Amino acid sequence: MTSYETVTVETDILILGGGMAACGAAVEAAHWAKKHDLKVTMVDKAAVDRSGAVAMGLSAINQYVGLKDGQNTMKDYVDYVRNDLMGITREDLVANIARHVDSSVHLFEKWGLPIWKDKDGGYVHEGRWQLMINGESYKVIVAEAAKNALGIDNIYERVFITEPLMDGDRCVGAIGFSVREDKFYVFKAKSVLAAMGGAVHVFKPRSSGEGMGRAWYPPWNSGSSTYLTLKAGAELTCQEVRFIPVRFKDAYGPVGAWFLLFKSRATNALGESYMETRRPELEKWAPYGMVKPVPANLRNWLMLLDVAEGKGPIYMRTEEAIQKIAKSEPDEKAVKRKLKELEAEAWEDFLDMTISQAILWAATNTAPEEKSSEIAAAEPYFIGSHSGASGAWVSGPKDLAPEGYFWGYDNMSTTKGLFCAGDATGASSHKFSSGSHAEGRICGKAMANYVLTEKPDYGNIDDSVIEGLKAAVYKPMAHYEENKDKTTQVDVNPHYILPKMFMMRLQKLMDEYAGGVSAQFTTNESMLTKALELLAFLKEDAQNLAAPDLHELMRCWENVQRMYQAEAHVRTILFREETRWPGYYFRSDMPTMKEDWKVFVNCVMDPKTEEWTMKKVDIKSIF
Ligand code: SFD
Ligand code: AMP
Repeated sequence: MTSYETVTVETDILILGGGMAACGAAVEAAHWAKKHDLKVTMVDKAAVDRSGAVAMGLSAINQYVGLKDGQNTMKDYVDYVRNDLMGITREDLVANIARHVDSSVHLFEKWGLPIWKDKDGGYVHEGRWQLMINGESYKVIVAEAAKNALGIDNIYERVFITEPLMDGDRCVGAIGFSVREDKFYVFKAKSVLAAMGGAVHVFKPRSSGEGMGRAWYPPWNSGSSTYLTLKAGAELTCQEVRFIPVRFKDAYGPVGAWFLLFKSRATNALGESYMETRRPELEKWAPYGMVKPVPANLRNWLMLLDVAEGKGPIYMRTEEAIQKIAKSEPDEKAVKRKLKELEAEAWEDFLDMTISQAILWAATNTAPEEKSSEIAAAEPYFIGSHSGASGAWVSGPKDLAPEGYFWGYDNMSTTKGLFCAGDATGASSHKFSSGSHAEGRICGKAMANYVLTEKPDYGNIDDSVIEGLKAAVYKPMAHYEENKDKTTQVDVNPHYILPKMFMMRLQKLMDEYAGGVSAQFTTNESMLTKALELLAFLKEDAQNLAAPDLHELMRCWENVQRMYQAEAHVRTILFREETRWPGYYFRSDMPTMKEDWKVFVNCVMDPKTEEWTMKKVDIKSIF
């Protein structure tokens, strides 16, 4: 048997994850740490330079408020987010990010990120809140600043975090394992930040076969934030608010640049624009159906109605949009020049952010200036950003939070010492890359404040507890060794289940019973009850997960974490007795929106008994 060295690291501030929020936290925490002689440590399952959702780069910064220039106010942003989320949002959290986000964007520019400029030197906007960037190296630039701030010795890469370390009701660190070396890590900390992103591949993706790893959001974000916060006994919110983006079909290219910058239409196979022909449907979802822009889930809904009536495929009319812009040029030569420029911008949009979409265009002889491309609603994702909202229930800022929404430190969860940022925080949608970085910065400062004010210790954890956690982490390796000779085919064995098979089982049940793509995003009480029954069987079989190597061990844990995310989701859609986001999921047994459900739904899991408590929480407005 392999023996795994136990490495113990003690730190004041522990940042779990190395993505946008984590990098923001690192920069800010390092600033306060220098002043007060604190130690800050970051742990990422991957390499910070290219980890998380921004790994491939991005072509836009989707949250820039322009507060200083008077372009918009904090309230404008809050109004936008509240409407887009059908009234369900924590205004204090959204406002807190909105007032700090511009400075994150200015830092990105200072660190070297090229932001498009117009002839007067102003930022080029994609839409009201979005800026165009040359962002292939976005993550590398943001990571460099974080690495410089922390110092390379304080960063642990390729270490996968599994469980929180708890001392009573206080979070005092986390454990994890190296995915490259035989090392088990125990991080003891005075404050902990969960910033391990959202969850992908909980539902069956549209992609299959060798394309299965292709999704809009990164498949390596596997629900670690949700799992860790649940296991730390923290309250979660908006677990029903999955995000379903409309994407270019099969390669998942984002649509924002097309809708906002190029002002493209989407039409069905008959050439009809569902945003026009289906407009009366929006009245059913008033007042949110009547606002501008139409909420993302309702845009989806109108499209899905066309699809259900057999009017697909749905097309992004790229050729029409490009020709229309070019034709507004004054003469033939200018039209030609403009066409070339637009063609380059169209390709760069994907080469900066979703390279596979550019490859698919090339592979299918698609010239966007000549031919439309299909778009489709993707499978559900769990993220605290974009038009999703699932994540931890955290304290708001003292000066903005209504009564009951503040408990001492910005962004601290209901578990003492555990903070959350980015996709890990719920009910504060539309933060994207820049807002996640800003929220990380908010946490970095709040954590330093917590450590200096509360003066917590590293907690009292018995060595036997650590040994128990270590044995549990490596159990799938031992289980594989014990049973590997009981089969002639490595992936089928009555004594164990490999992580890929386990994931497919999870995805199939979520897809069919919890409203995935195959179920046309529709579910009901009986279906959800069945999903819970099947999830319970899956949880039993999780004991038999097996891993032949460290990489597969990571896959095992990723899927255990996805399973908990799935359960939080199913329980919450079951609890909410209405349909509020019809283009995300539709409760066929409760097909309308109800005034008495204009509330948050929060849940908490008892880490010992794994029993769940669900509750309604009032929405308190600040504007
Ligand atoms: O157009 C563990 N996003 C976009 N944001 C924008 O501002 N503009 C865009 O153009 C955006 N678009 C977009 C976006 C994302 C993707 C994938 C595409 C296109 C194709 C959204 C942002 O990227 C997103 O909001 C932020 O990145 C969220 O930040 P954060 O920090 O919450 O998550 P992360 O960056 O994914 O980082 C997660 C980190 O956790 C690590 N990790 N580490 C240790 N142990 C574990 N168990 C871990 N599990 C995960 C990860 O490695 C990573 O470092 S558009 O489509 O909207
Ligand atoms: P996407 O590429 O879909 O991730 O969108 C990028 C940004 O544009 C996000 O801020 C979206 O909310 C916004 N967006 C995308 N499509 C539309 C649309 N049709 N109307 C308004 N905003 C949109």
